[in-house]
Amino acid sequence: LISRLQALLGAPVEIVAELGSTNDELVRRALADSQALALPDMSLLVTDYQNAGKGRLDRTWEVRPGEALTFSLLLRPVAVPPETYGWFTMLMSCAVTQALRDHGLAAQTKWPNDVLVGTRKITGILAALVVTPGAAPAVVVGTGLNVSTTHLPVETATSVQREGCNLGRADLLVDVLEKFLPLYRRFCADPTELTVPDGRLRTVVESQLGTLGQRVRAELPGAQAPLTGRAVGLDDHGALLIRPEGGRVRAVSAGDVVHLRP
Ligand code: BT5
Repeated sequence: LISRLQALLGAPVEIVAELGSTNDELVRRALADSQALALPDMSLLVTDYQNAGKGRLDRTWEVRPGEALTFSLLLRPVAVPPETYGWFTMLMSCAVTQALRDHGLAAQTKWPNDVLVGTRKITGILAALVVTPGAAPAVVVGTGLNVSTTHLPVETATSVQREGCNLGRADLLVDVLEKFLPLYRRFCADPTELTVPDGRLRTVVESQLGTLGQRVRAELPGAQAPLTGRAVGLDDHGALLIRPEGGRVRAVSAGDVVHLRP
């Protein structure tokens, strides 16, 4: 598996039996490798068991040993403007969604970092910025995909097996990376494919995004009241555009979004 992944990514791949968090570990290693000597673009860290997984806002990401696909990719996107790095989370959500759809699962992306099957969460994605003095910034994109989860940590979760698909973690990993690579390469070759409204990659991302068109409630960090309205699009940085009833469209760049029933 490792040589197959290395050939696919053209970068080092490491699979470890157990660790705290693949994101934390890869960020730590990237900080120690500011010249990108050991860890070039697309370096991959995978673990069988992540015992202290992180979600956003200090939340935890929980899985049992051997039951989930857990990996982080180190991206060094030199040609991409840092203010558009938010798109990497969406590109990974898109890749996971495409891979799951290829296996017959009715997956959709939920803005900004989840993949759902129906209304249940099958994947969470978390990106971290790595800034080292004198070097170009890097991004770590971590993905947790519930695979054979017999014990689901929350009632709202699901797994590949629970959805009736018996694919193993190794095959899923290759599938997801094969979907991610062309998306990533297109973005790096021409960031405007995402950063202009009719960019071709933007159209692909939007077509997988189940949040669009829905009535949503957004809990915004630091705001007193949630924002309720219809999700009408994405802006050039990947923020969600929400139109409150009778109000002006607002761009939401961070926060939790709930899809409301019609
Ligand atoms: C996320 O946060 O969904 C981001 C999860 C990222 C996990 C990957 S695994 C590799 C890399 N290394 C890490 O340490 N993290 C990344 P958020 O949107 O904040 O959602 C977190 C919430 O999802 C929790 O508060 C739970 O309610 C729920 N949750 C926890 N574990 C889950 C699971 N296995 N499946 C579905 N939902 C889960």
